[in-house]
Amino acid sequence: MIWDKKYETMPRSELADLQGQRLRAIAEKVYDRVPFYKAKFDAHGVKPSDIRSIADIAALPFTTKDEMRDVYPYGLLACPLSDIIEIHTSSGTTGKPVVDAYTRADIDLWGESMARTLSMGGAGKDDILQNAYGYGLFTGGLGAHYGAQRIGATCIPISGGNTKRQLDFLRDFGSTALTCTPSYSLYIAEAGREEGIDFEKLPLKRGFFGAEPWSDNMRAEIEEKLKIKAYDIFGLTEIIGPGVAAECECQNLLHVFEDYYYPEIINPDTGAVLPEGEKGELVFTTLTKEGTPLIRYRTRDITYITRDPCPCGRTHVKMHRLLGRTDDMLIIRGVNVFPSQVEQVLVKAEGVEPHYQLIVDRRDNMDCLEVQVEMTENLFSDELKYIEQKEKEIEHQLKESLLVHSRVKLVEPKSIARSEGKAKRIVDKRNI
Ligand code: DLL
Repeated sequence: MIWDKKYETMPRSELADLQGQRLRAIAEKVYDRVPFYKAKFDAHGVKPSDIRSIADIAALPFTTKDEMRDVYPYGLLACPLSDIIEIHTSSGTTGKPVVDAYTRADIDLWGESMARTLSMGGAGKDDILQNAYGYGLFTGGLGAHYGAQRIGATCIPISGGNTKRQLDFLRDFGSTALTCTPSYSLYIAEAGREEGIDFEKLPLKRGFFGAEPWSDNMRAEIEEKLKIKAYDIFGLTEIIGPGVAAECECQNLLHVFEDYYYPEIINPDTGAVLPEGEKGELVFTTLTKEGTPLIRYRTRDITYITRDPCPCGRTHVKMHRLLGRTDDMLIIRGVNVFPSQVEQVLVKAEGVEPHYQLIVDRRDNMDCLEVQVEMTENLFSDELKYIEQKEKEIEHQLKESLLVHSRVKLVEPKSIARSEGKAKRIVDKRNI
């Protein structure tokens, strides 16, 4: 079902006019109200009045994650703080997180975006939606929640984890839709099989999975094991959370809600806008957001876009599922992790050298992270008991910083291969 027929199927020329008007309005707003943007526009020699159509977007400067962190926490607000009703922040960077601050209208926008997303996979008023995305600062939980309420579904805010209870609820409440990370859906499937649950007999029909990379192979596995249709949904905290792009019933590429979030693909080295079909870095401009609007935000996600017509009738541009990142960000059980975060903890820890490697694997459909770190000669000559205690200590410190559990293994001095160029910090054994 198409949730918002007028906008989702708008003829492309009309859509471009609307985008042009919205871009001009948002450029004026940030120029007038956000000193950060005024300075950037001025330094770039561009004025909001230069924007006459959506094509003029290329004249505007980019915004990066580092710049956002520099003006933490409120430097990007385009409205009085008293108009903000909710705040989320992204995890996964060293130092300060980036902030998304929502006005009432932004929360409505988010609800609409997620209503479109859920409707694309056929969810509606009669659905019982078991929302197993984490609630809290992470945008998955509340984003899916607002969307479920907007379409009038019955939302069960079970949040992530406690798999036994997830299975009980699937059975007892007759959930028809599931929202969680794709890897967690497989974990639930496996745990259910071990408990002897026959998913064929459960009313579960559809799932909306995102927040981490997955593949068509994984989709086939999820659909087969849970006996459902599985849809890819995409988004990021900085832009709004989930609800930026999603697969329609064709399950082939994700429609970007481009009347709200305008996508471009650029060459990450030169910043040049790339033509349709070419792979590059995904950039978004929020065309209607009030609290923290963003101009040409560089996501560091790699994909391509196409405007080929879609059989579903929606006219919005489509993006391929993500093809990678321009940086070294890992997503472990839905949580964004940078090797630099690990390093920051290790340099402060006693008894270890800054020679380390992150080994990422997927066992029983769960990501696991092992951090191998070299011990100092001193620690190496110590008792085993003491070394084990040190491992636990660092594990604890890493959990505080990464928000995800890792196993720390202290290894012999000089046992991690040295490199003459860039150190190889990540060994990703996951076969997604
Ligand atoms: O992951 C928002 C979200 C929640 C999306 C629930 C979908 C479902 P962040 O924590 O800010 O926000 O992480 C954003 O996660 O830049 C991508 O690299 C990655 N990502 C998000 N969705 C997908 C997806 C949420 N469907 C970062 N496939 C993004 C692959 C995804 N990667």
